[in-house]
Amino acid sequence: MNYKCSGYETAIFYAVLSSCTFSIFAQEIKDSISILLSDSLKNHQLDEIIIIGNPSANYLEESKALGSLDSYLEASNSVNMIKRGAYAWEPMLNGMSTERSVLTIDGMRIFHACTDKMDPVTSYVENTNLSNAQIEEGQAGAEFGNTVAGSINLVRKKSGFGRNKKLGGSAFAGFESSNKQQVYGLALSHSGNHFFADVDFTYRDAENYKAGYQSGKSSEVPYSQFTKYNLSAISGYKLKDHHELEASLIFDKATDVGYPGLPMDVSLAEALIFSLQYRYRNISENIHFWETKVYYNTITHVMDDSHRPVVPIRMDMPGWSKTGGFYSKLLGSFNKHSLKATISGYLNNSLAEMTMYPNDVNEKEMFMLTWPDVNTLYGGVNVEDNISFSPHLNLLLQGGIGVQNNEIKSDLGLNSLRLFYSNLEPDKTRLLKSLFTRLSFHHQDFLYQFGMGYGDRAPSVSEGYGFYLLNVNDNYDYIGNPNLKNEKSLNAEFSTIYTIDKFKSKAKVNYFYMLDYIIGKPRPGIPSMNITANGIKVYEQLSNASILNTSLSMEYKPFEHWVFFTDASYRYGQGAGNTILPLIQPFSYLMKVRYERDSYFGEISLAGSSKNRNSIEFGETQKPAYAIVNVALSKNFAIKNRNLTLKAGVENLFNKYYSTFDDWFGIPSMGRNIYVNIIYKF
Ligand SMILES: [Cu+2]
Repeated sequence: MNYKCSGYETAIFYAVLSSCTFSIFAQEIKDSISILLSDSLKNHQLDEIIIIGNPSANYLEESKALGSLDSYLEASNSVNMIKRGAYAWEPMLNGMSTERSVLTIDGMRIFHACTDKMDPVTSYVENTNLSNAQIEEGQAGAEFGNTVAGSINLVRKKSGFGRNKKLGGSAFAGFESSNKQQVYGLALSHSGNHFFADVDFTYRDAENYKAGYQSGKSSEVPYSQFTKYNLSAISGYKLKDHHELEASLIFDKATDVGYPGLPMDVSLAEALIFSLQYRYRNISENIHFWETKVYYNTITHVMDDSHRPVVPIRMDMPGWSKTGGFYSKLLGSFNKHSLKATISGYLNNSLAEMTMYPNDVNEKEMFMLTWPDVNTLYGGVNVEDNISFSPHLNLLLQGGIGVQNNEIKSDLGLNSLRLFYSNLEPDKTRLLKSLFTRLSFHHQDFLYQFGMGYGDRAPSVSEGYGFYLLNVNDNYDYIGNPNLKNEKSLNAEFSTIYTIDKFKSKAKVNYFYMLDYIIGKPRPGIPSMNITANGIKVYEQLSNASILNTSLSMEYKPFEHWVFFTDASYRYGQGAGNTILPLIQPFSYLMKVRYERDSYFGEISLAGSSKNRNSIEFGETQKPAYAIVNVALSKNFAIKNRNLTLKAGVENLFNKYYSTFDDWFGIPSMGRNIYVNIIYKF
């Protein structure tokens, strides 16, 4: 997918222009927006737009280069992160949680193994091995599967084939004060005519973090520690001209991960992800690119409450997810048309167990399947035609269709669910649709984009087949509903980009109107499994629900070396029957000033949020407004041909105590945090 954003096929593949949005707006102001706004409008070449970021070294541009990928993603005004602790935040795109979006790494589908979503796909990529994150909104994100909110594709860094044989790399180390986090890593790369390889290893170890200053002290947030190892490797081999083979591997292992927002912790979260890819370039005058990938991944998640001193009942809750899949895509152009066609498919198996050990040794332990060994088989096709009427007017048409089959493989699981659905069949097939169109139009210093889409999605394994899944936020046990219809979504978006010499801005509005919106509702009269839960909720469908997302970003360079940046966004979510949708971001803002010279920069920022419109039905409390101040410094030292980068900063400078709308179960955010990053490139 790298071609999308890396310029070399830019001119040809205008097709992907409009789908390649300015993903991480805040952090790519330097790269994407300046290219986007200045070059594109100056040259009146819309196709310049697709260049995003500098694939070789973008993390060095960030104020905290060795921060987590989570905080990198959170800087995008399309994304919020649900925080159950300091580790593995769950990305929400356009105000919707993960089951409504397609999350991929280099186009690979990977599904979490945790029934509580403690292991999102995004936790398997490190900032240091990420090239860019491609965020596509609404039905524009349906290339690798059906979606409502859109898609996030994490593209890993790779050297690619080079003319000169070159061996390079970097060694890095970091420290953060609040949780005494230590980060160490090494990256090596080799780039030659016929062969390239990139290997990257990162180790992180953190203790409990401290919240801000409250009633005379900064208290520790218990169970927020973690240890993580991440190994990522990609290597390519050129069979002959235009024919390339590529193999890749990710091994990610987290141990002793605490989740203060949940009653359980994780002793092991492990992912093994591999893929093999074949690419054929410049096939003919009209066919430019054919890429086929096969992949397999296996995710293990071991969750228990053995570290919690007092619990009403001891529980073990392991889960497993295995996915094998493929995609094959073709890119071409014909006159005004730039075309892309992708076929993709996968088979996922999700299994999760719960064993309860009563405190009274005379009582029998209880065992159940919380995910009843469910197979999900998906196959789909998605096609795109980007029609360039003139350098100033462009129309994207995109459509897809998919077939999904779910099958409950376990008799125990099937019989358990039959307590609720007596006629339940183990097998269910659904047809999924997606349609999208976007018009892009240049006029003087403005670029306008208007898009519309319609699509649907199948329920997730939890929504369809979950069995007594505790949600601590509202304190209900959730039961899946295999009879759910597809959730449908109508989406409209409008954005405008304006640029003059020293000033750039982007305003964006998108609106989702969903039918048969899937959400849990209380079912009185059935006891919960978790002794302390309020009762059970069963997944049902609201006749409709809507979410509005708005954002405005501006960058101003009044004089040399100075950059002023502001970003503000707001969402609103409402369902039928007076249902206030949970986890909807209130008005939030970021203001930043950066002073930058060749080898160093310093910046100060103010980030804050108004109080949220909390959903009492889903156990949310209202979080007061807050604002925090961050400062960052960065300096580059050139040592012969080598390069040493030193970064230091303070987050939450005034040690403010606060909790955000997406801090799960009301856990407080991190207090003052001083960090130092050292990166040596050789
Ligand atoms: Cu878990």
